[in-house]
Order: sequence, then structure tokens, then C-alpha cells
Amino acid sequence: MREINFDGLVGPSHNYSGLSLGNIASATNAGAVSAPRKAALQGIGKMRRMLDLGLLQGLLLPHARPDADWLRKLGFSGDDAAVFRAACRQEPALLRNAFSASAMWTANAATVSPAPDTADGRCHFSVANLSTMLHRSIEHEQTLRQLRLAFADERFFAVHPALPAGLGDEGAANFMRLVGSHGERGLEVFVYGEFQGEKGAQPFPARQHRAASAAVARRHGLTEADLAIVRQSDAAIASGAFHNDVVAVANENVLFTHEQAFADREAVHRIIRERVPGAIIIEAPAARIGLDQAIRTYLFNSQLVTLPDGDMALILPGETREAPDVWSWLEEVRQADNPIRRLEVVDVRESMRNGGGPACLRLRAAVSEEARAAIDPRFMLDEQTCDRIEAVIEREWPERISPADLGEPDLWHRCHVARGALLSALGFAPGEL
Ligand code: SUG
Repeated sequence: MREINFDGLVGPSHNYSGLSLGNIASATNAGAVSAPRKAALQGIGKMRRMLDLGLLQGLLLPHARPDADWLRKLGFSGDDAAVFRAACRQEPALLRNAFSASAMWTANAATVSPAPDTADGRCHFSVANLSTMLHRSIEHEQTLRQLRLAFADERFFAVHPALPAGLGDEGAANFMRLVGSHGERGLEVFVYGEFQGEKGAQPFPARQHRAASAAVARRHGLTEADLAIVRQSDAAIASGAFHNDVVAVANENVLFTHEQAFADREAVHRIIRERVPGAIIIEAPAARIGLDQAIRTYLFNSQLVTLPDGDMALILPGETREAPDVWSWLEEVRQADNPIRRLEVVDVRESMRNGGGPACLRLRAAVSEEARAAIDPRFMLDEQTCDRIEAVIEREWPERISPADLGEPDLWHRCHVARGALLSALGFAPGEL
């Protein structure tokens, strides 16, 4: 079995509206001018790097934004332009939510349990409801449509719709799978947030609910022995780790994590060591790298991947290279006795400014050769497809978006034309997605 990373392509409406409470980067950059074209090219650059490393790379598509259908549900009517115009006049905050390109962070699209872990031997996807943040709660309908198209073959895949909104579910960003190698039955670790500190002292919302994690695990048919549901530490949430993947990442038998990621660190380590033979835990001591620095640089939001020769590589955001303390620790990790042999730095700065690092931008699925052949090929990437996508981005994606532009009919139109051009270049029929 091999793992495929499905990256979300940054959509043409990418902008900085500061919509995510608890996401420090999003709040800090609220009101800044964004660069959608550059952002999307940075994303493609990362995908190309993965292909160059000999890895399998897939793609998920930007959602239709600004989302007229969602605004219609809120009572706006008429053609798309009339809907946007009325929303802009009456409820500009709703228009900003409808504009978000947040579907790019596909780690939040769904939780994925590969076939060896599930009761029916199929790979299960549960689309995340993302219900804690209004702008993200819009995503699940279009995500479901895409995943049902990409993974339509029911011999290999089961795609479940989002859970009810009362159970906050943030998908694979709060999920880790530890396993000797991809094809074996793994330990699936679900990480939920539930602030247990002083009453009233919770600074930010914890987005993943324990009961949501448990529901996903049940739907996927995981056995008790292969499942751990653990709590994120209060300190991590308070420092701005609004998802677990900001403070920990796992790949096969390696957990790469910050010392303060989990509420009960010892228990998490014990479960992993007991259940996963040869488990290796690489931990940044808080005394060496503070949570704040880990979150500022997104050190743990790197992708940890197994290369074709069996070594592992960390795909890191450029911000880690610029922080001497972080980089020197990474060099030590690379030279120490563990599978991480390569440090690959990518530039995803535009996404980072909204709190999305390399790992946020991808959804992983480990699949067999047969299952891979059953995936709709329009969602798989090679160099030629990257060239085609890049040409569309260069031609169609806006160069910049400032907050005032969100009220401009030209921009509404342009965003939809740009997405349409991309879908058609990739072979999707109008209305198929
Ligand atoms: O949900 N940012 C996203 C970032 C998601 C990162 N994903 C993972 N950690 N897996 C979020 O907070 C910012 C949008 C804005 O402010 O306009 C935003 O939604």
C-alpha cells in the first residue's frame, strides 16, 4: 500500500478576512492584501516537490466561491450578482464568510481510515462538518460531492457525509495513524479538544469534540484495540494550536510531536509504544522549543512522508528555516538515530498567513494498488497536469485581493470564471462538481 497526499488547490478568492477565532495567523493578517495567484502557484510548487520525491500526489479542487447557494439558504434571492449585492449591503460579514477559500486546507476535509483498519476492509472517509467556524461549516456539501466523485468505487471506498453540526468535527487535522508500515492494521489516534482549565479561562474554542471522534471511529468500523481517543492539552489550545496537526504529526511508526501537545503525554506515549511495534517518538522539549515558537513556525505542521527508498522526509514550511533555534533542533533530529533523513523546505507563505502550513493543505489516504487504480484519475497529478493547472492559474487567478475588493462585482464574476476554467481544463463537465 502507498500513501497519496491530496492537496487542496488554493482557490481564486483567497483573502485575509480574519475569520478564524483562535487561529493567530488569521487574526494577525486580517485586512491584509492577499495574492491568490501566488498562493495557488506556491501550492502547486509543493505538489511538484512531492512528485519529484517519487511520491503519489492527488488534488482536491477549490469550491465555488463566493457561494451564492449558501447565501440563498440565508434568504438572499435573485441571480448570483443580486445575491452578492444584497449580502454585501445588508450583511457584509456573511459575504466574507461566503468568500473564504478555506477548502484549500484539505486536512480538514475528512477523516480517512485506510482499508486494513476497518471492519469491511474498505477505505472509509467521513466528511468533516467543520461546524465551529461559520465560514468552514459551508464546506462539507461540496467536499462530499468531490469525495464521492473521486472515490466512487464502492468495492474499495465508503464516503460518509458530515456528522450533525452539534458535534464539532475537524477531520484528519485531529487524527493520526501509527503503524509499522502503511499496509498493516494501524492504531488510529483521534485527538479532541476540551478545555479543562479554570472555568471561564478558555481563550479560544476547542473545535474537535470527543463524541464526534468516537462517532467517526464507529462509522469506520474500527476495533477498540486499534483506537485511542486522547485529549489535546489546554496549553496547546491556549497557545493557538486550534488543530492537533499544529503540534504533532505521525507517519507509519514515527510520531513527531511537541512535548506539550497532549493533556496526558505519558498515556499517549504508552498506548503508542504498546500497540505499535518499533514505535519511535521524536519530541521537541518545551525547554528547547516553546509552544509559541512551534506554532509561529508551524514546525509540526510539516508533512512526514516515507520516500521510495524507505527513509523519511519532513516537508517543512520556510518559516522553520528562518528560526535558528528550530532549524538547529531539526538538524539534530536529522542526524540522530531515527528514520528522518531529509528536510525539505517549501514556500506556502500565503496559506501560512491564514494559519495553514504544508500539512493543513493535504489529505492523506493510504491505498492498495487496485484501489488506487479505481480513483477518478482527474484527481491525480503528474507533471503535465501541474503544467496545465499552472497555465490556468497564471491566466485566471486574481493577482491580489484587498478587503474592499470583496464588494466588487468584477471579482465575484472573476472567481467563478477562474474556477470554471480550471474544472474544464481538468476534464470536469459543467455542474459535475
Ligand atoms: O480553519 N484558516 C484555517 C486554517 C486551517 C488549518 N488547517 C489545519 N491545521 N489542518 C482555519 O482556521 C482562515 C480564514 C480567514 O481568516 O479568512 C482559516 O480559515
